[in-house]
Amino acid sequence: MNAINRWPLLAILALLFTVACTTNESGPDLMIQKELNTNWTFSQAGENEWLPATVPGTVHTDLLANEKIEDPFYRLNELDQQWIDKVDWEYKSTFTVDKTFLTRDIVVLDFEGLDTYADVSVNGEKVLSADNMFREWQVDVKDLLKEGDNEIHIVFRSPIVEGLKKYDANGFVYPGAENDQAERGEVEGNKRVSIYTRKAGYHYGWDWGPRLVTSGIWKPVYLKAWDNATIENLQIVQNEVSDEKATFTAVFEVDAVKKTKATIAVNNDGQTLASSEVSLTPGVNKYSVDFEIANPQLWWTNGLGEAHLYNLSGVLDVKGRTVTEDTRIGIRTLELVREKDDAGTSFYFKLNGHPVFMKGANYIPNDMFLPRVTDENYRKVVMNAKNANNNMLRVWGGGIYENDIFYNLCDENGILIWQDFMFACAMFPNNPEFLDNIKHEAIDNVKRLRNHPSIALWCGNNEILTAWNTWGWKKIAADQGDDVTEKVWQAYVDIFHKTLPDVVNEYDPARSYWGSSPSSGLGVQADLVNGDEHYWGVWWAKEPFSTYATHLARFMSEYGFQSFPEMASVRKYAEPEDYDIYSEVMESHQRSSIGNGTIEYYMLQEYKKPKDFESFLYVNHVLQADGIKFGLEGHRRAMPFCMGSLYWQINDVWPVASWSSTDYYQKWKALQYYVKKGFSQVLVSPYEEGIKFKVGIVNDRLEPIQAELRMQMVDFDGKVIWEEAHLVDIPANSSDDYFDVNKNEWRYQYRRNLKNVVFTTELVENGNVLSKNYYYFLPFKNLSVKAPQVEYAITKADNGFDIALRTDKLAKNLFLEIGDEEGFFSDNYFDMLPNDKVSIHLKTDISEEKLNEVLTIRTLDDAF
Ligand code: BMA
Repeated sequence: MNAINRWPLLAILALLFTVACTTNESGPDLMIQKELNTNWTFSQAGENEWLPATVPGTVHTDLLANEKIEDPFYRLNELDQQWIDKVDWEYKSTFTVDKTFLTRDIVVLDFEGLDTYADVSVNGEKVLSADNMFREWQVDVKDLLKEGDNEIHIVFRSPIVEGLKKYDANGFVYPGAENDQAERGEVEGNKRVSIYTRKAGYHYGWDWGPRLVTSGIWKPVYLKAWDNATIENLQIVQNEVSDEKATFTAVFEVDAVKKTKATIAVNNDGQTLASSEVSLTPGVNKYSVDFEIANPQLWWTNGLGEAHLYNLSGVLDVKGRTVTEDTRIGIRTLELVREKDDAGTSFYFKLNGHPVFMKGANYIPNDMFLPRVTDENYRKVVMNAKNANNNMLRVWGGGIYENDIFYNLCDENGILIWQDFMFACAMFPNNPEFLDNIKHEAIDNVKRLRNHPSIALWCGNNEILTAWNTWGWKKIAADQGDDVTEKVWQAYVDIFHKTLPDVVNEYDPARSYWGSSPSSGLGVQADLVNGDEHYWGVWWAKEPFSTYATHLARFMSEYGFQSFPEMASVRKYAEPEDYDIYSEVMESHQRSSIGNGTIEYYMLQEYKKPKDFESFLYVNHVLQADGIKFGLEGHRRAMPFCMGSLYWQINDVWPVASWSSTDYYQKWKALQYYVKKGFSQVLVSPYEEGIKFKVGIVNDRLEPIQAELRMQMVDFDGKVIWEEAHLVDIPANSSDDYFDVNKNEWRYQYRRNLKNVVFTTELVENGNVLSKNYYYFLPFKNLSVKAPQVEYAITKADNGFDIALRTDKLAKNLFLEIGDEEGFFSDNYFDMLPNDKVSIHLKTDISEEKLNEVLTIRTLDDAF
């Protein structure tokens, strides 16, 4: 009252009048918004050939929709489309604005994402020059808008031309960025310009991706208008958690236009948990309100319990008009534990007080063209992880900070996220504008994502520290002058030891920041006893698959082996004349410099040469799965020394030979089925170690188990030649051996049978098989596997069919296929013995008649 008393009467009357008018015309909501996703057209800059465009979208997908280019993924089409990134592109749209928007105090254009160098004009006035695809851009346009039609116009400057300017001005070449396929892109002087632009690294090419450097409005655009004030951000900070209650602080960041009294409140499903009166002043205001939730239900990762979520909303009320910000939280404690122990320093996640072994995969974007990834694609990839018993995915630093829906799905399904900042395999510059740009990108994304219970860790980059120390990059720097090494390293320190951790400290202090994956501490080169490890000795150094079980670190955050997509997927991008892995088309869909040769090398250790292309693809799938199995099981058996196993990689950006376990069309390769088994909550795992043959059991449950361990030596005709079974008590959250014999004695005893026997083991709890595993003592090429007679019977079942299978002899890696029809088999690529009764569910919409026509069954003996 005192403040108002000092105001001249006229001003008070004027103010009252405005408030009344605004209130009348604008309704009870403080904020109104509309998405600007219609009427867009685009043209190559200067060409004036305007064609319909989709927003959100990209230039490439718009050209495709207008039949100006052909499918970039088909055969070699990518190569003809490299001109697209060298020219500028324009987008424009007309949108209508009515009075309700214009009478608001503030009217902004909100771009959730612009890829990347975008000059935006509204009604002929330039309002924004954006230069970072990872940032959200908001611009005030109130004074430029008029009632009725308004024009928005965006010029996307070529990321290559912009990159070249910066590259040429720099004076030296930053080492790295070997994945930037500048040569394929016919970039002037083959200059790798990608590091100068804050844009997804993989767009410039990777060893599993094409080079298609996009531009476009890749996320939604909104027109937003508000009066008085709005909630800029709502952060929920968890304070204490006990069985009785969990306490929180809700931090409201409120953007106010004028001085006013307001109320902030936190609601849970319509019930107010706490509220507070606040006095807003023009600008950004920070206010907190404490609240608690009684008898909290905790959030657990997949396998350990329900991923329980609470719906919360923050409400800002200014004189009866409100704006609401919805969020969801999971109540959990999560800690990255780094403690000195006998071996070195631990590296594990403690969830709600329990150490939890992280089982999962590395995750890359789901397409080259991000806006066409549907909600259903996101749902599928997260469900693929969940259904394969993953509890963690690593969002890798050469892609994007994922869309909200991805983290929502991970929250709902108990999948933790190791979140890299978007830096991979290159040294980056550190001029002040660039650092400032990175800082804002980090703030935008940390603030956007920090309420998600799924976020476990912020990691500075992918492999840059390792590359700097061990990939010859120091020499590349030093060869350009003494001071270059220092400058390049200083840039690393500025970004990864200062800018990024400072943002995490300020905006999300409860979460850990890890400088680089892999490493053993901030700036400390990875070793096997103190941190995380990317193990590529299998693959690059041709070490045997069994090394996965012996090359152990505290946390295995990458390891992998390639396979091509299955035949049905290959048919989508190649023609019969291309069906040879050394054909131009297949080689173009294989981006690893050593890919084909390495697959063949490992294949011939285990198998003879497959008889044809299709058999090669099938054997390749089995090879990849059998190889990675050593890692899945070996890492878990090594707990608690090793507390994480994230294979490389769960998905693909296009149809390609890659390390993925599901292909671009989200089809499960053999590996995905093996991951499901290898990561099951309880695992029985036969293995050889030194002179021993052993059976280990890993129990990820937080309770002990009593179960029966059954073991047999069975010949390929199904005759049991040895068996043993005993009850075992397995402690909670443990790994141990429950059987061992001298391997050599055992091999000697069964020397006449080794070609013809398999060791089978299963762990049975109350009649339920918890885990089942097979072990062969010789490579497949030395086994005498004969062609089995596999019989099947189909019965109609929910959402498809059940297929009951029987075999008269060992059916090795039995593979069910339905040609080009859509369907999902509950299991595939598995081994079957004559005594096994197996029933597989096929989820599909096809008729029984069709199924009988297209169903084929292969076994491995037939591949050679
Ligand atoms: C790891 C990843 C990626 C790469 C993969 C396969 O190093 O971080 O950069 O695609 O290996 O080579």
